[in-house]
Amino acid sequence: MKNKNILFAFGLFLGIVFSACSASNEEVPINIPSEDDDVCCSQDDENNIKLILAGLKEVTGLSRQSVEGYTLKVYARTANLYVGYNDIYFAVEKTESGRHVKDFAVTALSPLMDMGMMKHSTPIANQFDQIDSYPIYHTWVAPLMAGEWTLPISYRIKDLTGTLSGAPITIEATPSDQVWIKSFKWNNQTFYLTLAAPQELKTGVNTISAYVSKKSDDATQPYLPASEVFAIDIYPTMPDMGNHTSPNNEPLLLQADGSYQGKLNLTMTGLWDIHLHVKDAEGNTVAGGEELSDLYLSIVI
Ligand SMILES: [Cu+2]
Repeated sequence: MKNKNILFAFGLFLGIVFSACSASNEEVPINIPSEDDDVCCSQDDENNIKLILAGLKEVTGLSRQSVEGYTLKVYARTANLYVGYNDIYFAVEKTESGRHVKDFAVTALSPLMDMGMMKHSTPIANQFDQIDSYPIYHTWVAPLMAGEWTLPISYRIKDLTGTLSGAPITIEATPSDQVWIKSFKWNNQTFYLTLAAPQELKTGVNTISAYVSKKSDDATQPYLPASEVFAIDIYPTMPDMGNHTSPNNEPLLLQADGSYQGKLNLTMTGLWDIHLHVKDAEGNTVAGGEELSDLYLSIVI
């Protein structure tokens, strides 16, 4: 009797399943999973995005901020940022599925250091470039000082706009007392020269990029790329080896994309001081000077 009931129940269950199938077959002739038009791409593209982000770390305090069912992720070379140049990458995921969201943009980055007596911002790219055709955006920020900063991020996700304040973040001192960013004054204004991607320098001739930013009149506003045009001679020396230099260096010159590019020849591993001679468009000295000028960056390779 019991078995009979179970068989009956099983038969009823099959009946429901089959009738459900046939009903849905009538309504949806081909079984395609419904596309989520929020998300960017196919599984293959998701895998490519993972490759782009592989090797990067989520930035402590900035990553995983939530906006109405979306999660903003912020990536960099390391979980904490350093004084000087840092590449930063942004992506937005649907919190539920982890799929990357297509229709989003980062619209502003507003770094601020509150030192009690004063508050100040720092040089930023002020540009958010998409990586390949994927919804991942790259920018850079160059904190001037180690310590606690806030880094509010303004966004648009579909029709949602706003600013995520994040937690205070700790900016680390540059390793080995290196100097990746240097200020100079000209015409009563303060400029900053930021060497891009200093950790990627190698022995031999490096094509280097740098940025010149101008301190904002309101120091709490981000320091944007300067509109002034400079030409910057570089003179690398090894201070621990009698300040010997290297041949075949080329000055930093302004490019169409707003960066300065030049060639830096590092003939050996070790500590290098990159002495700078900043000139205006007419070749007049703005800051630093020839050869062993007291305006220099320091890098260790
Ligand atoms: Cu400060």
